[in-house]
Order: sequence, then C-alpha cells, then structure tokens
Amino acid sequence: MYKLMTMESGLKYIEITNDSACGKIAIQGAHLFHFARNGEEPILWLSETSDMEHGKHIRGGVPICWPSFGMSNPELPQHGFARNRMWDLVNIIEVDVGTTQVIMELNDSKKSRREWEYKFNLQITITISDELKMELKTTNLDTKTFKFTQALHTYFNISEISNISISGLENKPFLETLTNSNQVQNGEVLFNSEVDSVYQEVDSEIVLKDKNRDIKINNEGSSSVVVWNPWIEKGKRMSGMCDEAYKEFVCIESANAFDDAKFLEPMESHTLKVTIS
Ligand code: TA6
Repeated sequence: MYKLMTMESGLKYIEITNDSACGKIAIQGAHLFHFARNGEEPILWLSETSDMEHGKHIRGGVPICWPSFGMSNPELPQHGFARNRMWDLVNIIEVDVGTTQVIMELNDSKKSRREWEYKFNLQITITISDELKMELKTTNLDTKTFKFTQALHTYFNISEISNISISGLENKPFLETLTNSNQVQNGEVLFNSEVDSVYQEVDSEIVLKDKNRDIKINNEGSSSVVVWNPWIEKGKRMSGMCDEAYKEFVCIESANAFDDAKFLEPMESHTLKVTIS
C-alpha cells in the first residue's frame, strides 16, 4: 500500500507499507527518510530535530548528493543541488505483497542550467522490501561530456557509536579529510573521535557490525565509500542535530567521489546501486 502524505510544514512524502517493510520518501530530494523491516528497529537514522520543510535538507535517511559530492565543485552548494529540488514521481510499482518500487526523476531546468550548465536526466529507483535497494541512474542528455561526483549519503541507525565496527574496508587506501592525508585502513573501522574518510578501491561487501545486528552493504557502479561521524564538537555545530546525536548514527556512503568521479559522453548513462540487507 502507498499514500501521498503532507506534513504540517507542507513537506510532501510517499509512505509505503508492505508485508516486508515500511518506507517514507520526501518528494523534495527523492529523500528516503525512513526504512524499517516490519517489527524491527529502523535501519535508517533520522534526527529528531531535523528540519522537515521545503528548502532545507533533511538530517538523516539517504540524502542524494549530486552532481557533486562535498565541495568538489565550488560553484555548487555542498553536496550539489539534487537534495533540495522537487523531483517528479514517475511510478510506484507493487511488485508483490512484500516489494514496492518507487521511481522518481529530476531533469535539468533553466534554474539547474544556471548552476550547472548541462542537460541531464537523474532517476532513482527505491525498492522497499526485506532489503533496501537504491539505484541512481545519471544520463547525459547534453551534447558535451560532463563530469560528476555523487553519493547516497546513508545515515545508519545504531545502538551506540562505541558499539559498532565496520568491516570490508581493511587494507583499502583512504583520504582522511580532517588532516588531508592519504592512509591505508588497518583492521576494522572503529569510532572514538571524529571520522570523515573517503575510501577508494572498495570492491567487497561492507558490514556494519552492531551489538544486536549486522547490516550488509553491497555497492555496484562505485568504488568509493565515505565513512563519517562528526563526533562531539562538530556534531554541536551541525544543523538539524542535537548535541548527543553523534552517538546514534554513522554514515556509510555509497559514492563516486574523488578519484572515482565519473565522466559521461552524450547519451551515456551511469548507475550507482546499493543493496542494504
Ligand atoms: O560525507 C561527509 C560529509 O561531507 C561531512 O564532511 C559532513 O559535514 C557531511 O557530509 C554532512 O554534510 P551536510 O551538508 O549534509 O551538513
């Protein structure tokens, strides 16, 4: 079943319930801000103090960072413009009693071409089932080649930051952005201070290990993964997040960032896909 809902603030979203899971997707940003298997704790984290209104980005869920990750294109806002735009709903498909697919797209407009000159089609397919799948397809509709970077900036809900570890990134090179140094991951990723790292050459399953559950993350069309937790001081400065919120989430972002930036010729497409189970 699905319903189009409107919050008091006017923010519109699609609520999906089926025999496997529940999901909520804002039309602004095609932003999935809730996903939980039936009877289980949510897999995605959503800040209790997040802005939930037009023009402001949601703190939690899966922001779509596109066509630039971070400040990689200084002419665009941080993480690009897609997360703050109104997307078009293309289709909702009830595949079976436990699987619902939502397809949304964003096309270039006069406004987007003022910020980023290219013609494009960006389509996301979100599959709500006992696993969560997101496929983000970029098509170059322009006559010139374009370069882009992107991320599905997933906020995972965790029991407590000191309880978690991340496997699958062992021995991978990464850019530690806090000191701007190139390093190699030694063992699993653990958290006892701020982390903001861009891993490269990632080619295997990533597992977020928590006290009572493991979450598996499988990426396709991507070899870069960003791991982020703001910790105490940065957490206090972040919008839409309370002082203690850093304990409740970790971001593991399926990306095409830095050396993994993509170039598309006219009419070429690229798909970034993540399966979370
Ligand atoms: O992906 C990590 C990161 O780029 C951090 O540096 C961090 O500040 C963050 O994303 C959140 O960015 P936002 O623009 O959503 O506040």
